[in-house]
Amino acid sequence: MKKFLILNGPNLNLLGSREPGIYGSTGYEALCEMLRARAAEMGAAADCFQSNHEGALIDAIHGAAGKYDAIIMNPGAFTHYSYALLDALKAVDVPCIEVHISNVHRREEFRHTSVTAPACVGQICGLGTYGYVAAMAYFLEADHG
Ligand code: CA2
Repeated sequence: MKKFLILNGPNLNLLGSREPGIYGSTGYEALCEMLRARAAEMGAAADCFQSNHEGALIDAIHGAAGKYDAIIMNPGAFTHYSYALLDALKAVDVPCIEVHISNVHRREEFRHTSVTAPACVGQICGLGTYGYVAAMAYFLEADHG
């Protein structure tokens, strides 16, 4: 059975509480429940971890080696400047897809750059929380690791 580690970065614990027009009305815990259920429906398993701290996310990426088949990560604002997360993703042999709930390309200029995406298989943005489900489905396709 494939195991996914779903990582969420800073402020994503606030999902559902503010800015529903951008991030939707689903709360973080409800998102995790939905992702665990969708993973189970697809014959897989998903663990969720959220932190507002860069080092905790780095530790989680390191800890994924040998334990998870893939990482699905929304690095939050760290996306736009964290070379430490980029290095952590490059350091482990676990494929990652980067997910953004909003369409970052329709927003402020600084959100158009991802320093972490080059260490990822690909990036999904603008599909709301379905982006995390799409990432799991991709990894579960026979040829996609
Ligand atoms: O669209 C995304 O998923 C983002 O990764 C979300 C980050 C943002 O910095 C990225 O540019 C794009 C911010 C998440 C903030 O989440 C909140 C949710 C509810 C209320 C306040 C913040």
